Amino acid sequence: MSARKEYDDMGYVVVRNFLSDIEISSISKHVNGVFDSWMSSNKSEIFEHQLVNMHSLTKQEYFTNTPDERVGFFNSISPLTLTNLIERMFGSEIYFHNTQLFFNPLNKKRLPYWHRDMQYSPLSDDIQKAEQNNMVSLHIRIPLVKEKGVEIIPGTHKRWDTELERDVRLELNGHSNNEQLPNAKLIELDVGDILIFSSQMIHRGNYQLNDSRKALDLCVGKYHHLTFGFLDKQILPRKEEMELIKNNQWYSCATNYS
Ligand SMILES: O=C(O)CCC(=O)C(=O)O
Repeated sequence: MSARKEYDDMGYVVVRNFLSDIEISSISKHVNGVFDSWMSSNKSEIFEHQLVNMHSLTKQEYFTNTPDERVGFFNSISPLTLTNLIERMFGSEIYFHNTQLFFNPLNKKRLPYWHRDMQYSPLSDDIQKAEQNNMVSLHIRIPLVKEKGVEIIPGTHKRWDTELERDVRLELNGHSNNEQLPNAKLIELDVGDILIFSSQMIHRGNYQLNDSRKALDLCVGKYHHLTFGFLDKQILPRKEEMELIKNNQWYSCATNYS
């Protein structure tokens, strides 16, 4: 089955052994530089707010002492093999929206929670439901440590919730967003594998089965008038950096729409 057909049917695709050891070690080096210093400077907030991810790793403020590393980071997360795969699946107008790095919460009170990403945006559930089939909003997960780290409900990228899913996801009628849901699939990834999934399908992390996690998600998508405004321009390369990035199509696409 083609990757596109698999995505259309299920809302996700796993591509095994996609990235080489050299590519992974380059991504890890850049991620660690940013993440380790963010983690050590913000430990108490991360604990207190029960955070499970860091976002916007490419933001300029993380590179004030190492400006040259920023272009290296952009290069490492946009290898031609990856942009070509995404182009074959979704067409050429894919733009770079952000990055998120998922880890196990420091605060063990935090339990995995079922959600669709945009439920935390100001867009109402009704609008999200109406626009579901007009939005392409993807996560490309690059695990830097192997994990059984994310659970998804196949098919929920193209249908809205059952009554139970809605009650659980939005914690209605006495339900909690941590409850088991039927038809969930836990995805196991090795370092080198990638997982492409719809950010609007119902999904949650898994913290229990992994001693530690470090999963970099590249958030990319197609322009949509309701979501493009959420792009923070500070995460994009500056003009002079753009020229130094070998394969800048995702970034220049984001800049062109801005
Ligand atoms: O991997 C996780 O911990 C959760 C993933 C998630 O919520 C997301 O990718 O939006």
